[in-house]
Amino acid sequence: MLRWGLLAVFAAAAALAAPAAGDTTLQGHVGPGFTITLDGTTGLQPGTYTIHVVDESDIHNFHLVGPGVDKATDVVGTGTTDWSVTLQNGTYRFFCDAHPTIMKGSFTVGTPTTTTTTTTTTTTTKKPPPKPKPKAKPKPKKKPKR
Ligand SMILES: [Cu+2]
Repeated sequence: MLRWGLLAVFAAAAALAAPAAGDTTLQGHVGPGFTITLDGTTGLQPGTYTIHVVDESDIHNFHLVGPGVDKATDVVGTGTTDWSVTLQNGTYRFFCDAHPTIMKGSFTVGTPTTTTTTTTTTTTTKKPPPKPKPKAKPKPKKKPKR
């Protein structure tokens, strides 16, 4: 009897540890306040994902823009929406169309392209101090010949 109990515990643990089958769902959320979030965007690789958007406000919406994707919920409308999107390498932004400057976020899919920064070092050689001008010697006045 104890044996079966242990098996059940192991089975449950395995089920919890196993990643969800099929595509991954990202959780988008906007409202009711001035907040917009998208969970599950860490370390995303290109592929097909479901974006589950919960829009809790009739003055905000959820707008996702990026390579190959431009999807938005209605600003006035509320409710939940599921989008099936194919994410590619690049940066995606999500924001509220009514308040794009204060309600926004972004995430990166795939390996970010490394930017090579070339640093040019300019060596400035110090100019030698200017030589002091030789003092003009007063020419001895020639005595006028008589
Ligand atoms: Cu808004």
